[in-house]
Amino acid sequence: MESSSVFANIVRAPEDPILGVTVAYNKDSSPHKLNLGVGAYRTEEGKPLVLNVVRRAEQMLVNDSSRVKEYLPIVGLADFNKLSAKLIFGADSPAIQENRVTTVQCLSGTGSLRVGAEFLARHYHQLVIYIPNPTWGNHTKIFGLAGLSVKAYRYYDPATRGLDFQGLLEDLGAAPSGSIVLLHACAHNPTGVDPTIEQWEQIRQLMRSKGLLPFFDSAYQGFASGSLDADAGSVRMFVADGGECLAAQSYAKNMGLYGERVGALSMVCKTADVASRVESQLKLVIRPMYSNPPIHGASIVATILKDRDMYNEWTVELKAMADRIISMRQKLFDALSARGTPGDWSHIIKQIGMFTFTGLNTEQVAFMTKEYHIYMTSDGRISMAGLSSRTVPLLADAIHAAVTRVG
Ligand code: PGU
Repeated sequence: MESSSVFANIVRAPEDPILGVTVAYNKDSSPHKLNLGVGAYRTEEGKPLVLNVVRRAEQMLVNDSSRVKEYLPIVGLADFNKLSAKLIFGADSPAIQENRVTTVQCLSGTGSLRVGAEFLARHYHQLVIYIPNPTWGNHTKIFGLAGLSVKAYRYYDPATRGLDFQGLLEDLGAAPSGSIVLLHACAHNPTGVDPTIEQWEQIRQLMRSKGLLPFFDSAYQGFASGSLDADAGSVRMFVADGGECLAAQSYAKNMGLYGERVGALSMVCKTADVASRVESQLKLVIRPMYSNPPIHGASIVATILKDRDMYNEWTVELKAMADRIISMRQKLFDALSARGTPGDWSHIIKQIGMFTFTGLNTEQVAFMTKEYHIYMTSDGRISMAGLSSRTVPLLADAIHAAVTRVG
């Protein structure tokens, strides 16, 4: 009898706004169904992709009989941590040379954000974090559940489908001194709108003058422009001024290691001594949460990053993914132009990264799912990486119908 369960009063929770889209997609029996919800790369054939260089690294790991499955240290694989810091901050970063950076291996981008958030909630004096409006939906929950008070700063202007730069400066300018500010390092999710280099410089000056603490979320390094260095430009600008910051890195997208859960949290500090004390406290955050991170994915990343040949092969494969996404933008834009779909769709080719923030409303999205079996998040975000030449016409038909038939 249900009423005898000690859990009888449990209320059913709603599906996750992003991962729940895949749950709904999996239940749909239509042969034409299309999943543009989750940000996961697909090939022209619509298949998930394991990079060649990743397969090669895995083979090497399997063939190396000296490798064992012992626990990693609490902070993870040392090589992985060093190489991850170099990847985001640059090989010649003074902060790394001066040992002012501590890097800990975490469970992909999400886990890195959460460990950073838990550390800040325990040890930082200002418990307010500003996140952009809109942002990746999980940010609110990650920081809120860690015990930080979450506030929003203006970021996107629906009228221009661009950056609300004035609003951003006003909101950060009015933030209490010392507040933490979450910044998307590149390829802002969900809007695809990034500040220009000049705007980043102004943001940096404002934040440093007010003592705001930058927390970078870098989930798409290499995916925005195809260049790992260019996509880390914002982060490097903040590190170059000698100030402190946090950075959460994910290898889910740029190495296609989604389910391996590989990422890193770096904290750039003023001195080597502070960095080492910070690391000692990060260990106390991690130990009771999951003790230490998994070994396989981090070994793949370290194998690739430490070998010049493999690193180069990776950059070529990464660029190919970025280029395919960019070509899908052009194809979708052309297909809508050809149909004479009402409205200005130039934002599709202007936006950067994995997603297009279409401007379609919740009703139009629901219509496209019901009538065309196209799945996307209800805020009108589509994952361009899920599109292919074959499916662009279908999506363009669906958008055209939604815009002309649903208000
Ligand atoms: N930060 C941002 C800005 C992200 O977009 C994502 C993933 C993450 C962090 C976390 O990625 P990890 O897999 O933990 O490394 N966002 C994707 C994937 C699905 C999801 O919501 O986790 C998305 O579709 O928005």
